[in-house]
Amino acid sequence: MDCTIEHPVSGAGLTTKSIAGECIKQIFGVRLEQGESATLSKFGAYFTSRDYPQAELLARSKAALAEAKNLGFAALCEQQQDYLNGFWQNANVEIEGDDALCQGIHFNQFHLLQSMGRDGKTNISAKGVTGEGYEGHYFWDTEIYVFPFFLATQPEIARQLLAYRYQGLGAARERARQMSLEKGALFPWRTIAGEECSAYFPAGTAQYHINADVAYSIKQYYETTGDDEFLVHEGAEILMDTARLWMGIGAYNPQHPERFGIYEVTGPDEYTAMVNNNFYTNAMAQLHLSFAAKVAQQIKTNSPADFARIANAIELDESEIDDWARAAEAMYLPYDQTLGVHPQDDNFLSKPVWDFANTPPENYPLLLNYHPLVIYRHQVCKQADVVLALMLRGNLFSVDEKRRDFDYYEPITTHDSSLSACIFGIVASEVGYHERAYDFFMQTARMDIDNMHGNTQYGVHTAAMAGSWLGVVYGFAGMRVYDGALQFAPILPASWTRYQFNLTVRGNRLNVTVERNQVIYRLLEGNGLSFKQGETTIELSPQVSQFIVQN
Ligand code: IFM
Repeated sequence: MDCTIEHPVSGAGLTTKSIAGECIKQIFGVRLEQGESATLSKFGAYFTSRDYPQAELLARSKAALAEAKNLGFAALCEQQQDYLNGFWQNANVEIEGDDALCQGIHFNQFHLLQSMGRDGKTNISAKGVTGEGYEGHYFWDTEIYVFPFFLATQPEIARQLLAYRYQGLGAARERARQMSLEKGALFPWRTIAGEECSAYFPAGTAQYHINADVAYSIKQYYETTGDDEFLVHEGAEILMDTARLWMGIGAYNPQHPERFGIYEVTGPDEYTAMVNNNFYTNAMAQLHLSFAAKVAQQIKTNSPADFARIANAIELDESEIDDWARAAEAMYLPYDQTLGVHPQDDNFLSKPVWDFANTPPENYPLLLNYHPLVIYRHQVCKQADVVLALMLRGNLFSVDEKRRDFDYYEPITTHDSSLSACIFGIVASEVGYHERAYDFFMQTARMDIDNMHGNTQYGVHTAAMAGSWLGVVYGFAGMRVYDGALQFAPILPASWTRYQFNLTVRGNRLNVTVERNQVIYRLLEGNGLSFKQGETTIELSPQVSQFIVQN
């Protein structure tokens, strides 16, 4: 990488000193009388060998720096202002009745924007651009937490996140071969350039659900944008090659041949490792397999030449498509009849429950105070697992089922991961636990601005930051998109008087405003769209651009 920096300084008696040691420092001094001021501007240009030949980097960064200085700080600032105005126009969430909360959410949204790779070669690291925690690695945090925010507010950035996965397919194929899979692709659990960087397999590499998480985001993207071009040229190939993983690590159970199971994986909950039939993994893999089969058939029928190109690229045997569809149909989703809950995996319910009563508060987070083996032996969850599946695959389960699962998992979940509270809050809203929903939401909304976990110095928590947006839009406003159908179920938290946000869906810009007695849907731009609130169908068009639902 080459980086060129300059600091024009105004002010009398300027002195500068450069120090190069462990880090490079430049010290500026000016002599000012009382009432006088000095201005220091910082211009910087970066170029990397991922984009240009090494030999060109310095010349390119010098030229970019000269151009920036030529434009001047005020003009650059204006450009940035215009860019940010566009961002806030789409992304702004307003909450009336709690300014501090609004500030927390805006802080989070700004961090998401500034941390996000937009070139299809970079992504968003778990700690954004603010700290060295997790070594700058990208995780599933992107697809399951951050992606929905960009999809709903800046779909072009969401598209670039998928381009990032597409350019990582080669490395994912190599990884699959390393893991003894003859076919298909396995995305890395944590990475920057595409290789698996996890040094700990039980709660790292074994989280194969990453493949289904990527597939889920492709499905959401396609259904929300209708971007056929993406599906045919990148999405389908990712979907199909990564779906093969499930056929490689899954199988029909010899004792229950009608059940397709997935073996020896770790689900999102990192306090339970290496299990058979993790509920989340199976539920997400089911969606992945059925969508891959559907897309394959769709392209085969509508665009045979594209199908032939993809099939050739991944050496597809057409019988695989039926295999995916059958495995999805037969996917085993564990359910315990006696308790009426979904076990997190085949053995989860048979383990002793963690002794919470005798665990002192200073022993949390558990991972810093107990050996993983001690934790793995118990029913104790670090983060949402079954509960996350209830949100993402919510149309498979009744509200009563969700409530029973929530009641079971909530007391045994420590939320030691910052990815947890927002999801519990969203599902709490859905099952009618409004006060608890609000408490969970409050644990997320100002997490970093108030350093609530005491570790913001290692970097912000980008998944939780996105989780605060999810908490408003998916939680209180109850938004879901199931198989392309958009729906809302808004509630207004007791201490707020009103909240509103904008969304972009299939080229339409929609404003949703939730008040005490009514919800107002406004079409701000676009040809129109149709969606539901409960049983009410709402159809907006340029002619009928507003619809009010009385609560
Ligand atoms: O991806 C997460 C994981 O779910 C919990 N531990 C931290 C990772 C990075 O945020």
